[in-house]
Amino acid sequence: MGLIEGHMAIEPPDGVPVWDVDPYDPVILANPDDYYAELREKGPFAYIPKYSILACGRHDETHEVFSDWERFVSSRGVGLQDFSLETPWRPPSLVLEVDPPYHSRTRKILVRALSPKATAALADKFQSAADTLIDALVEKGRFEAVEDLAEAYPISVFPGAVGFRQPDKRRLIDYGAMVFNALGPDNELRRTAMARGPDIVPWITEQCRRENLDASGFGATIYAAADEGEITEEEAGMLVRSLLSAGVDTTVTGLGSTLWCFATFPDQFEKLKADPSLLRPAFEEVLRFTTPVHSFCRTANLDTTVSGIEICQGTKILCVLGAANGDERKWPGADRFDISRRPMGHLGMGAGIHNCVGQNLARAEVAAVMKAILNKVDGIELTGKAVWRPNNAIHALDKLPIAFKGK
Ligand code: OVM
Repeated sequence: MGLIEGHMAIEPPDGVPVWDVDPYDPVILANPDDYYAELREKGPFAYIPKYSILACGRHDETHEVFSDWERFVSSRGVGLQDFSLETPWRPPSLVLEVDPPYHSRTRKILVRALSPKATAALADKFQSAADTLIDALVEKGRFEAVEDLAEAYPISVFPGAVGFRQPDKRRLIDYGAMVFNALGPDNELRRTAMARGPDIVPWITEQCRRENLDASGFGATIYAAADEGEITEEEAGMLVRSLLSAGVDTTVTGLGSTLWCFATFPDQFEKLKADPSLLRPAFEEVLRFTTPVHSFCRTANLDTTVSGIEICQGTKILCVLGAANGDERKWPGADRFDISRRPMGHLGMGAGIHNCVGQNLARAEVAAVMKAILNKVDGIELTGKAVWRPNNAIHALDKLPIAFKGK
């Protein structure tokens, strides 16, 4: 049996077009819209020979594969590597890279730690941090919004909410880059990110220990579950690791992309100013329109059929969430950013049992920043070219030069 990128090589199933493309080409990763459109055009699935995978990018099939945890498992890895055939670069996540029934146990604990009640308790802290930051940026006028806002804000509130006393901004952000790049092939992006491992991984592991977390954060709630005997001490540390893996780069990206949307489509910022109650649906539209996590894989755990296509056991399926979120069949005028759309069923926070467990928190962070902006900023202007930063699983900005016009 041949292995390609750590998974079983497959033949193209009957009726599936072969597409000679590299979805992990940095040029495509930086500006994926044409690739998304072409993938949807190919049909429900395309076979990509370079990696011997199926890719899907229409909404309905992507949703079906992504959310059916019984047929399309996560325990064999959500990147190209099949964990049943190769040992992954780090011990698998106890929530992302597992299936029920085990998943139900660990997920429940993260749901508890990140509950609406727990996040609501942070609202005042989040708001005052956002007010302070936006005041400073209005004062500055022109700034680099990736570093000065999209990275600065989550780093100012999230590690503290987990219970860290001394967050290290660079290591936290670069760990996210490792975790997400690791889901792709053994390309330059993955190798460059992984080169930071010897510095970052031991530091992350150390941060996750009980004695490095204060008594009031999400981390403490997770360790309390260990005290109750629901999980072991070691499992608690691993669940804290999940917060650090999934909670930084994702919110940095969501916030940066929110800013990018309003700077690029000023009419939509005017619409929001006129009706601030659109803030929540506006963020859903940002998620649909920009899809911070652009793709995750699943692995077929049995021979099965989707939309008449026969898929064999062991097949890796690249679920291109960014493509699915731009599907005209689901959202007429999908290439328009429209904050009054209310895009129910978008895949920007995933779907099914693995959907984003931190979504309350992500929404709270973006809402605090946008409320501060609505109070203090009259106009958001792009003062140079926005540049996207290629990553094997995240569609994030690298540079976003912005000017705020104060009120
Ligand atoms: C984790 C995790 C969860 C969600 C996303 C993610 C790949 C990681 O549990 O480590 O990024």
